[in-house]
Amino acid sequence: MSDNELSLEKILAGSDADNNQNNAYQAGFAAVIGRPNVGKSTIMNEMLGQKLSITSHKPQTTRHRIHGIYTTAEHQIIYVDTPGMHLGGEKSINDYMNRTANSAFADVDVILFVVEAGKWTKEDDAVAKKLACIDVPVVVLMNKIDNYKNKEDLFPFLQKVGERVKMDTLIPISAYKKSGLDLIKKEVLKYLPHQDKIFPEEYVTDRSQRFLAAEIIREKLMRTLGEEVPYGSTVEIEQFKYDEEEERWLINALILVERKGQKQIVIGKKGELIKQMGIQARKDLITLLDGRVHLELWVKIKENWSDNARALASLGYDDNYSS
Ligand SMILES: Nc1nc2c(ncn2[C@@H]2O[C@H](COP(=O)(O)OP(=O)(O)O)[C@@H](O)[C@H]2O)c(=O)[nH]1
Ligand SMILES: [Mg+2]
Repeated sequence: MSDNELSLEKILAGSDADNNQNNAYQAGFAAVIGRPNVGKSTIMNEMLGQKLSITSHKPQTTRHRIHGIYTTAEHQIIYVDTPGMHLGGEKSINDYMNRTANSAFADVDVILFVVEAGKWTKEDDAVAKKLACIDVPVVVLMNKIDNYKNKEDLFPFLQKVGERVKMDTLIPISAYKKSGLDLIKKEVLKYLPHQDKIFPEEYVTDRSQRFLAAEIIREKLMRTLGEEVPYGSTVEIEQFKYDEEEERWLINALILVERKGQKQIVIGKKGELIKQMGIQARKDLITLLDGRVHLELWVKIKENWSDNARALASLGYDDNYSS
């Protein structure tokens, strides 16, 4: 064997080892799952130290899967926020949301199953049942413990969760109070493979600014409107560009609703509601885009968008999204 061949072998062996256990860097995926409204998106935002995923007190605020990427010199954790898995709802949009949530189970390194302290429902049972059939480590995050002054009151609930969920660990947390968050990170790192970065370090999400802008506006709808309208509405960005001369972003967005009555509700008396939503959305857009923003909002009726597969796909409710 010549010296040349020997050195080549050595180099190959060396590089192999670098890619595996000897690689000090860790990178991988942590899916955040659970029923609607337990605090999944709030937790992901807190873990990232940045608001990426929209939140509200209404169930089913999150409709799309979104990656939040947290990169340091030692590791890259990719959190996958998902729509809440829910029972019932016959429409195409419900089907899309459940499909999206289910698809997050595949190809992740660890699952963060979020439950709400003291409140176990049938929908939690449905999630637990799915987890029992898969082979990915499960960390239960018992969120909203700030609702309990006396932690001992949670013992019966803890017992119930222990009986029903096949899990590796349980961490009591409060996303509001930012308590327990360090423990989540520590636990996730136990399961992330030793490998190089998956996304370039400057990436904070897999979604475009245009997509995030539409989500910000949708959040204002979820937060401002009453019970019914938000579920029948969505947001379509018509124009999204930076005007070099005026040095500001020009954004035109359509708020789509399904019925005439809903249009009037979104607009509000003398246009007051849509104006308020515009002011709030603009504030968040300025933070997102780090520049001046001119925002125009319009309301349009598009019947049955939420129960029409083709309409959904054209609005970005697409399993193979590109935005
Ligand atoms: N009390 C309390 N409320 C929380 C906490 N985390 C989230 N929430 C609230 O729970 C609601 C649902 O949160 P969200 O993140 O949208 O839930 P998701 O549907 O699971 O993504 C919102 O009103 C949040 O402000 C927490 O730690 N404590
Ligand atoms: Mg959410």
